[in-house]
Amino acid sequence: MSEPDQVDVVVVGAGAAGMYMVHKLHSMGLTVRCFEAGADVGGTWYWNRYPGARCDVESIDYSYSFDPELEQEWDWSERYATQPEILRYLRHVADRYGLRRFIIFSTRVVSARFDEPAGQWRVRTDSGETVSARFCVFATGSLSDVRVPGFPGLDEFTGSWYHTARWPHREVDFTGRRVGVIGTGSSGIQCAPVIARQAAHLYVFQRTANFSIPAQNQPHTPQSRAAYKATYAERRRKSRASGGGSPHETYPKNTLETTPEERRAIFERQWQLGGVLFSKTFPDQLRDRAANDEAVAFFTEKVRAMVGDPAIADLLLPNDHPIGTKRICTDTDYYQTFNRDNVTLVDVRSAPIERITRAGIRTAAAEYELDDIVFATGFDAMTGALAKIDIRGRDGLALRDAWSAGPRTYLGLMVAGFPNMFVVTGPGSPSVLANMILAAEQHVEWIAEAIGHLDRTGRSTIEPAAHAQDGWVDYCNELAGQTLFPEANSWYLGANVPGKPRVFMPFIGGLGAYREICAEVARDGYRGFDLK
Ligand code: N01
Repeated sequence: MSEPDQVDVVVVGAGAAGMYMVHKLHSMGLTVRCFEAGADVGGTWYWNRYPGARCDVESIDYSYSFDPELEQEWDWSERYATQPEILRYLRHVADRYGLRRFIIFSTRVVSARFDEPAGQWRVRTDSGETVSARFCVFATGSLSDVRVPGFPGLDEFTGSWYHTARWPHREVDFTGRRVGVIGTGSSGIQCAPVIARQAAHLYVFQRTANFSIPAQNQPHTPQSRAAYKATYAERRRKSRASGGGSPHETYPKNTLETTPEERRAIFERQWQLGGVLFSKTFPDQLRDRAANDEAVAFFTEKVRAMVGDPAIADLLLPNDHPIGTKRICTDTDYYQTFNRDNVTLVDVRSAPIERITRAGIRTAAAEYELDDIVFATGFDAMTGALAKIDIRGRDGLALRDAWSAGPRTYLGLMVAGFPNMFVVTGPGSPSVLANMILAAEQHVEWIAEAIGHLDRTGRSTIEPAAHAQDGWVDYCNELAGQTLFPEANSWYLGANVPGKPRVFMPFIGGLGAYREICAEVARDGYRGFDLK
């Protein structure tokens, strides 16, 4: 049966955001077509199959909240779910709500052009299919466009190589092999301990040390499950109103208003809570350098206690950015891994990687013979996936050109010059600074409501006014400038991609505040948008 080439909405991407968008639009009686590059749903959790991959947000929070029945029927097995469990969950959601019939898998959107006279988006895929839609929603993910640095010689390497976010759909057995992991961000820090337990020898190539906090992961028990299920509604309410989309709160005093004993006890309590939550121990930690230094001092002591060789501990301690201004990594046994005889930390800051050879990796100081190389080298974050698609708005304006000096949006939801085009959890929204599932749900609901509003009021287009977009961009920059975040060379700023404009991309004012702004804009008749 051939599919109709005209729908109300095209959704690009069937990760957690795109799936809910499809569900929502279909429940409103709209026709929808979703294109997904992967062979199944899941987005991030479809692609990132590397050993040790887990979410750094607790599973009971990193899950859909739109249906209380779904919350009650799904049993999470661990505090921090593994990639296979999250993918199982997302597949369950796809089946439960009958979403697959709307999704064309293994298909990439290559272009999306707004046909102004017709008021239609013309969307083309790599299979040659074209479809027209009144609205186009990009749910292409913030961390989906992978980066493999252009080291010379990779094509000569006689071993196998992998990128963490393009991991094969089979088990990769490192038993007896010499493995190099390049990169010590969240992905490298999660996979290194697991690979080290298998490999004959693991070399971790570190250019920049990162802050990583043990997850303190635990299995859920029937009791813990019953407890969270009994209080889910309240937990979600708190999460939605919070800065980061989870129900945890910072200590009610600023760091330096506490006594040294009190401060230590609070840091210890937060350390035991585990992972990224450490960046929110005290309210001033990401704004005040002296407060941040206290958190760094506590962290330093912990790392020194975990790593046997003080010289290796020195190398593993970050010295170029305040704690939390790059996403804190969440690990299991990362630092202890460097106490193993079969693990070597290679400092490629002092002696950079020069090339990949037939036999391994050559740095400015030595050559390392390897059977496998794992690139844990990250992503062109937040804008990379959109930049790969030829997106054109009014007068043929390319999104790439509109964003050549950095992404510009109104509310992170729409772009001036691109009518009826929405972006889910893109730049200018809390996105990667919040629990992505709750952030995506809010976007999806706002977009669905906006489309419903247009249809109810007999209008056909919505587009941000240029002045509203300018105001939002200025506001986002102003908020970021009040924090320590701009001090780090992070992917939040595009600093990991050579030549990318240095702009702090997510909205840093917190999910709760952002939700209120979006709701108020809609209540005010979509203030700042032109509706026609
Ligand atoms: O990527 P990254 P990631 N030579 O960009 C190094 C989320 N996530 O995939 O810092 C040598 O953080 C680079 O070094 P440097 C999470 O939000 C979450 O690890 O540029 N090294 C860095 O060490 C996270 O923040 C989870 O000097 C090179 C590493 O590669 C985001 O995804 C798990 C290099 C890249 O680190 C991205 O994490 C995984 C070169 N030429 C990911 N180029 C969880 O939920 C790059 N590097 C737990």
